[in-house]
Amino acid sequence: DGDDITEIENYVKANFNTRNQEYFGKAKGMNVIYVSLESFQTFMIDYKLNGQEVTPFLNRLVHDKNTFYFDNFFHQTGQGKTSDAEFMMENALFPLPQGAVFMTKAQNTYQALPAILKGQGYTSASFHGNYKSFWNREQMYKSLGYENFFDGEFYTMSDENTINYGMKDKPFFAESMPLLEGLQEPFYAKFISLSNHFPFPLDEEDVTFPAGDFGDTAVNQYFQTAHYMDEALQQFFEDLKAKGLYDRTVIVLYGDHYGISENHHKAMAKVLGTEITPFENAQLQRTPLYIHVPGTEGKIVHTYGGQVDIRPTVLHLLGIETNEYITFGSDLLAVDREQTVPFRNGDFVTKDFTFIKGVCYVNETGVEIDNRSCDSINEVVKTMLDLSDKVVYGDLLRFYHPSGFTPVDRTTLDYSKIDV
Ligand code: GP9
Ligand code: MN
Repeated sequence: DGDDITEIENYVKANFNTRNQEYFGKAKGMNVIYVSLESFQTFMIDYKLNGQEVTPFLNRLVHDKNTFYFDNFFHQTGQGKTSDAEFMMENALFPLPQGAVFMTKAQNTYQALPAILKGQGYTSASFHGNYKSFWNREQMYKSLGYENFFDGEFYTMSDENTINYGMKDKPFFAESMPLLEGLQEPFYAKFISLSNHFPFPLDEEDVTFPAGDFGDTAVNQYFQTAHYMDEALQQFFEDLKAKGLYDRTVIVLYGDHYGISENHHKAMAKVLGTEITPFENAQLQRTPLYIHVPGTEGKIVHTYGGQVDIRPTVLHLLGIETNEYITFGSDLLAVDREQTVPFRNGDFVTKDFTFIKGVCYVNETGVEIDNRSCDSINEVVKTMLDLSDKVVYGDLLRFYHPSGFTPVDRTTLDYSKIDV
């Protein structure tokens, strides 16, 4: 009830209330684009297959002068996969320990990014080349406050344009451009890519990169679909430049979750030239995060963080205060932040330690040490996950009223395509 949310409010304000004043408001009033990079893991950055870079565009972007790149960034998804990542980005809450929050808690009250930005004059839209019932997005997006949802109905879902889960990334981004241009600025737009999805199939005409040779079809093909996605993104960036949007848009690219599961460790050992121990597997949960901010000098940031930390980071760049909102994460550009990254199963990584299935490892060496080194952080992680779960299971944001925030009215939102 109301008492519980007050306790939680006090906890998050005491623990996550930090920022970097130097960057606060640097992107004030700019458009915001998020791109979900399907199944894209950090080990792919700068990886060379037979001497050839797999993702040359994304490799270069790491060093772009207006881009912050985070090399110790981790996904924190559970069974809800892509949708769990979306949930964290927009709510700064953890997804659920079981099932997908998009499926089971879509009718909750949220104070999510699209609704927060609406209060600052932003239009919001999600773009995805699959149909709106997938992951129950149609219902959940209404609760998150999305004004537009361009799903498969808005795309040419022909045989040539689709494979696996839906639109191929190249036609997806190409067909998205006119829809994006039709939005009133400033906009908040989210693009959910699909081509780099397990088991990573490509039509022959889309193959522009050799397959790997690691004795595992999915792993071998992962290089090809990642390369295809890289080319699609490059085209998307060029289109944004051509339309004049690039210089007034913050672009956030993030890997949604791992692509190569533990079932493929034999091949992954060959890919990386090292045995995939539980410690290594935890390190492999890194996914890339890029934040491009026009006019601001970027850098490679080594802070340890996860998807739950993105919302305060982006809001602060936009010059929007986050104290008012229940936020289980902290600004990745702040220098005094706690660098604790809970995984959804209660394991965690910090800048010093990795804690997996009850075993504590030192990051620097990967060697096990006395569990007591991880004990106090373990308690913090349990508390974070537990309090966040209380918010979601108890629908506690019903009782919370951030000042200046207009609650979402689901009944005003409708995503059906109206043919004219
Ligand atoms: C489908 C897309 C892929 O709409 O989000 O889902 P995933 O299996 O990665 O969660
Ligand atoms: Mn996904």
